Parts: sequence; C-alpha cells; structure tokens
Amino acid sequence: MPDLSRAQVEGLFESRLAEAFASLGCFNLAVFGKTGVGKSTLVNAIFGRDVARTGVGSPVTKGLVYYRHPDGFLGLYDSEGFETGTAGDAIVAGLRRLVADHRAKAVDEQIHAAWYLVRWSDRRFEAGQEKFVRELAELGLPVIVVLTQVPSRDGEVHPEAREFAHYIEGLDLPTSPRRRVVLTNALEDQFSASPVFGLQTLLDDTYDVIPAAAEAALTAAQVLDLGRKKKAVAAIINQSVVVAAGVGATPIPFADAALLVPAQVTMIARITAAYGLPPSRSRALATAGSVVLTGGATMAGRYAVTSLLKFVPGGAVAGSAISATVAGTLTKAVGHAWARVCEYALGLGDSERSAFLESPQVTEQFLGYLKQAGGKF
Ligand SMILES: Nc1nc2c(ncn2[C@@H]2O[C@H](COP(=O)(O)OP(=O)(O)O)[C@@H](O)[C@H]2O)c(=O)[nH]1
Ligand SMILES: [Mg+2]
Repeated sequence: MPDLSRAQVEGLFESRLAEAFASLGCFNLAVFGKTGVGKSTLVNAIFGRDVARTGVGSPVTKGLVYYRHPDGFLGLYDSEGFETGTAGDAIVAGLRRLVADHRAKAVDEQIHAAWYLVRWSDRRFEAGQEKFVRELAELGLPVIVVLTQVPSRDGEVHPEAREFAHYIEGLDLPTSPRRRVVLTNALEDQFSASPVFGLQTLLDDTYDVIPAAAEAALTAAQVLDLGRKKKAVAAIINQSVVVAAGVGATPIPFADAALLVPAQVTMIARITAAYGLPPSRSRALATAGSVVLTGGATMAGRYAVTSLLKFVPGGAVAGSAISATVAGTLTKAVGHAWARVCEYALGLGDSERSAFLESPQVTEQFLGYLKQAGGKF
C-alpha cells in the first residue's frame, strides 16, 4: 500500500466523522409543562445546551415546536406551556398525526420519550393535566412525570414534595417506568442552599424507556453521565483492536504500517461522535488526528504508527514486521489517547472548547497521551 498523504488521511477522517455522527442517529425528546415549570432549565442541565435557543425550530402543531440541535443527535419537542383545555387538545391532536406519521419512518425521526413537568410548589395536579398525560401515554409515548424545583436540605427532600409525588403516583397514571414520579432540582438555589439532585435518576429512567436504537444518540447528547460515554467508547476501542489485530494477522512489514491507519481513523471518528463533541469542528479534528497518524508533527513523511512502535512492548523488537498483537496494542494506545483528548475537551466550557478543538494543542496532547498510553500496555 502506498503511503497515504496527510491530505488523504484528512479527507478520510472527515468522511469517517460524518459517517460516525450519522450512525449515532438522533434522540428525540418531548418536554411538556406549564410556562415557568423549568423545562428549559432541566433540558439545559442534562444536555448542557439550550436546545430551544440554539436549535432550528419548526412548528409541528399549535403550541408545539420541534428544535433540532445543530449537532444533529438531539431533537426537542418543546410545548409552549398551554397544555390543558382546548390548547392541550390541539397539541394531542397534532401529536396523534405526528406519531401515526412517524410509525412509517426511521427510528431517529420518532419521539423516544416524553417528560411531563410539574412544579412541586404548585401542589396541584389538575384534571386537565391528568387527562393530557393519559392521552400522551395512549399515543404510545413513554411519559415520565417529573416534579421540578424541589427543595432539599442535607439529603432530605421537602416532605410535602414527597407527599405530592405519592399523590400523583397514586393516580395510577400509565407513566414510565414503573409509574414512578421523579423529583428534581435542576438549578442550585443560592438563597435556600437547595442543591441540584434527581437528574441522574431522570436520565436513567429515560434510558429505561427508549428504544435501543436511540441510546447511542442519548449517550452522545447528555452531559451528565460521563460513565455512559466511557462505556460506549471502551466498546468502540475493543472492536477496533479486533479489527487491527485482523489486519496484523498476516504480519505487516514495518514499511506498511499505514495499513493500520484507516482502522484507526475510523476508531477516532467513532470515539469523537460517541462523546458528542461538535461535528462542526470536524475539519479541525481531522487535521489534528491526521497530523499524528501520519507523523506530520514528529517527522516528515513517515507514519507515526511506525515510530510509535518503540513505545509498545514487543514493538521495538518486532524487527521487520508488525504482528497481530502489536497492531492491537498500538490501536488500543491510539484509542485511549484520543479518548483522553475528548474528555479534556468535554470538561471545558463551550467557548474554551471551540478554541481548543481548533488549536494545535489537540495534536500535542494526543501525541503526549499516546506516548504515555503506549508505555502502559
Ligand atoms: N431553583 C430552581 N429554579 C429553577 C429550576 N428550574 C427553573 N427554575 C427557574 O424558574 C424560571 C423558569 O424556568 P424555565 O426553565 O425558563 O421554565 P420553562 O418556561 O418551563 O422553560 C427560571 O427563572 C429558572 O431559573 C430549578 O430546578 N431550580
Ligand atoms: Mg422554556
């Protein structure tokens, strides 16, 4: 195989990133509740983005707008808060058409879960609200009832909020999962020192009710549970190690280390997508990844995978050929190093992250982590 130029690797990288993001699909959530209950705040706390503000909105029916986040893997149906009475009937009628329509469509166009928010301090769950929730469930939407803005102190939830939740649970609504009402506070209240809580429970319950096909997109979109992202990434790295070992099953001459590059490019693209880093930075990431994989940062024209072999046990003594084991170990090191770069980027604020992803720092970090990772296996 002839050497791949940096431009070729970059091109490959961009197309694999696009494929990786496309195969995540889209997680679609519908959020209902009166104006001011905290719909936007809750969405922001779990997805780290104000989807309704940054997304492109299109009215679905009266009182309901669909926002697709520009990143593509998150869609939000936001109600305008008049969900009872005739306005509620209009939303349900619109949703009925939508759900019927969606049945014939791909999974990533369907609504995967609905959150119905009630502010605990309203202490009222009206007949109209109950009817609306039942109708949502009848449409086949898994509905999770959420109490919002619940105060707590020293891990003790306000007893009246708990009572209110029990009252709603006692109505035996066909809600998911197991009819449980989730108590939350999505924003720390400085005055009463009420901490944020309940978000992980809401996220876990949401995973419980959505189709398996929507899980990867939810994992990418949410910013609350890094553990789920790590698990998805570990699976991607393991699959890639198997692919690379297959490539190396026929020992690869040293000079042909480039044979491993396509599998590694695919892996890095899939890792980036799984973490939910913005696809809009794909060109910058492609440049960073290809600089390292083609050795552009360290030496001209020779593959970094070749030079990095010296960091892999057995790599330096491999002599003239790369074995399946060495190919696998090297791929694992590349995967772990890129995962660390992604996690670093995730830990930054939005504007810092954009700047980081466009900077040569990505390449430097990747290379640094790669050397460390190589030494570990
Ligand atoms: N302390 C606290 N305030 C909240 C919470 N959720 C919303 N708020 C506040 O309630 C107001 C309305 O929230 P918003 O999310 O815009 O409600 P929406 O109309 O349902 O989207 C805002 O001033 C929020 O800061 C919460 O969980 N805790
Ligand atoms: Mg709002």
